[in-house]
Amino acid sequence: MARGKLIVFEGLDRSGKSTQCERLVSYLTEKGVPVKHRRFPDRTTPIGQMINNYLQGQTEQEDHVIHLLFSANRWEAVPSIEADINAGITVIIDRYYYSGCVYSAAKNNPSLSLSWSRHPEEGLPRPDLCLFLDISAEDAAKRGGWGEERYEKQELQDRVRQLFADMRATDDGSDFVTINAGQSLEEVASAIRQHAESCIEAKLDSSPLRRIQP
Ligand code: FDM
Ligand code: MG
Repeated sequence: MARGKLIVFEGLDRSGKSTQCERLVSYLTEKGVPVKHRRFPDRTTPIGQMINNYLQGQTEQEDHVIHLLFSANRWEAVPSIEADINAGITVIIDRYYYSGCVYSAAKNNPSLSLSWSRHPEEGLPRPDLCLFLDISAEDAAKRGGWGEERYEKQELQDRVRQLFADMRATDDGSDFVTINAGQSLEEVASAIRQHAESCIEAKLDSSPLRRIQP
């Protein structure tokens, strides 16, 4: 049996990730492709609840500590992600390790560089496709809905966008596809479907899931 694929959505807050992720999941489900939808942070676990409290401003965490909690929240899901993929299910995730690295690095803590932030992610399953929904922080803010959680501030989001670009340039960017998220919902959805379908059809069937490399 062909393994499932690992497809990830990334982008700023209000870039449309969650909406587009849901649309892709329903589209593939209707077509009979076995898919599972996840998101990070997964706020349902005990670690996820600590993250949620931090994001909502109810608790404080040292920068490295919260970074490692976000990473641990991915690692605790790995056995389940791998089991799904090995069972032929395509796993579609709203945010993954790219968010993990860039939001932490955007804090400008001198001992928390982009390269430091990536170390705990080494060895995680590597996405077969990463769909980056690109929008400026200014345009994202115009969509409304910012201001409730800790990172939803334009200055930080500007740095996040720049760091996404830096990461794309330094990481092996071969699985990374940038989609203009300023287009209409329908145009964005159609571009996503095209990339996702060619990823799912690609003959990676005999290739095992890869790992994030040092
Ligand atoms: N975020 C998300 C991180 O800082 N690190 C991570 O590893 C992940 C997955 O959490 F501001 C940030 C990004 C965002 C916040 O995410 C909550 P959602 O997708 O808006 O719930
Ligand atoms: Mg958010």
